[in-house]
Amino acid sequence: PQDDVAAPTGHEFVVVSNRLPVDRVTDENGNVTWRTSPGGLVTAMEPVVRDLGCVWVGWPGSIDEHIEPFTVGGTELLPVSLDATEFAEYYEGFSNDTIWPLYHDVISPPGYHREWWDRYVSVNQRFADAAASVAAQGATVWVHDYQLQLVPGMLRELRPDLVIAFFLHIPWPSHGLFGQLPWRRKVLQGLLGADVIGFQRVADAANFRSAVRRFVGAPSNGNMIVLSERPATRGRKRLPARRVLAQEFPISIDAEAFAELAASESVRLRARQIREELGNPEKIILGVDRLDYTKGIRHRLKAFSELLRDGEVKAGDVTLVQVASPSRERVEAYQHLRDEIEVTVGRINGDYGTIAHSPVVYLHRGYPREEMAALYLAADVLAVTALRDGMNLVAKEYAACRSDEQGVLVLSEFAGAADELRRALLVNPHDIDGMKAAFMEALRMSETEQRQRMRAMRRVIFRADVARWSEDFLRSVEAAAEHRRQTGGD
Ligand code: GDG
Repeated sequence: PQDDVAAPTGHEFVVVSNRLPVDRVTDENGNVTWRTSPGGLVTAMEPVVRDLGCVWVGWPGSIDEHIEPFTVGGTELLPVSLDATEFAEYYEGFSNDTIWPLYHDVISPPGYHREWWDRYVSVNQRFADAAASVAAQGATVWVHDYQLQLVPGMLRELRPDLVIAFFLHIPWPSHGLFGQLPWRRKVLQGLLGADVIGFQRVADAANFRSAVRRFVGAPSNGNMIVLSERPATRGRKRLPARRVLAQEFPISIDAEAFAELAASESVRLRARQIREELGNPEKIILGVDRLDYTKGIRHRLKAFSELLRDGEVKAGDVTLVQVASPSRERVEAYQHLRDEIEVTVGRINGDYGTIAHSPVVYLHRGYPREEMAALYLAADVLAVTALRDGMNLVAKEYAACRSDEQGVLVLSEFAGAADELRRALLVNPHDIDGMKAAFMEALRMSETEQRQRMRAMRRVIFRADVARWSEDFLRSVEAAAEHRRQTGGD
């Protein structure tokens, strides 16, 4: 390590993500504790965290507050604080109003603002400094997602001894779209600080390598990007020639845990209750999404309302339950989307509902995991109609819960899950007629065909679960580290 960095006593394994995997809970006496948040990333990292005793660097979720490092369930957490301007410009601005729409194929126009970028750089530097301060000599640092794309490069400058890995949870766009980004080279160079860069789909990794060829001029050999030596210049030290693996590692879920939850008596009872409370419709179509313009909720509603209009489905016979969990509510595009969806739902229910039945049951809130599992069990059809989605875990969760091998998954080709779940009814959400046909096919599908399709999808998901995902990824990271040791990379 450089001598201007305090020799860290630190950890062999460091995880860095925008958000720490914990939520603060305050009890009635005002006592504050932290509870592990139930997200997929946390589950994915659990075995790693357990075996390697890691430290996790991230933002604790509050603004303008300094929180000392603390420990939850054996994991050390190192909070990185954000002030109100940083939250607005680094997080809501550059991360969620520039990178998010750009990487999801410009479904909503990205904002390009220089002050957002400046803040993205300074906050990324803070995360990199924090990670560098707790990583042991030669440690592995695993950086997650689009909010922190500059961290690998910054870490390499600070600590060339580290093994650096990065995983992108969202898509990587074609170079034509990526090329819009005024800071495209800097973002690529930031990412190329890593030894291994993981993507959801084959196409994402290929798009990334093509952007690197075009905008950085570095060739690749298969999945391996070849970087030439960077000679020392004033202020910057020499970086040796190296290789960067850019490959797909499709993320997954803890399938066994979902299956167990869905098998519990209380969840099964709740699933029956849900059907009853809806007035025992013949068929339930379910949508579960963060309220996000990438998820194709409007397109789904359009197809469903046309089926009602055409008399193909009737209120009372078929109910669409749409759970839309609140998301990024201060970002303008999300406020517009919410208004549009709520107007559309009101219109559909006004036009086609009866006193007894609303065709769309719209729920703008989050639910406990048990309720989600009960909804999955109650649903005859799960509609995933994303216009772009890195993977879409909801699709996998649905199949994992269906040990009865019933239920039909209607799945967008534009979700990463479509690469693996080939026996879903694949749809192009822009093709409303195609989507209507798929919904009708799903509603009419025989039990035998449902069973064949569901069985095939479950096989894929139970084989390639999240433990397998992190093992595969970390095996590649270890191989990269080994290669570096053998070739004498500094
Ligand atoms: C990003 C990428 C990629 C949702 N509402 C509730 C709830 N959820 C849970 C779901 C699922 C998760 O949130 C959502 O994951 P998705 O994969 O569907 O989508 P994103 O949030 O956009 O995630 C995505 C993922 O990262 C992982 O790499 O697959 O493409 O965009 O687990 O079940 N959970 C509970 N209540 C809710 O109301 N308990």
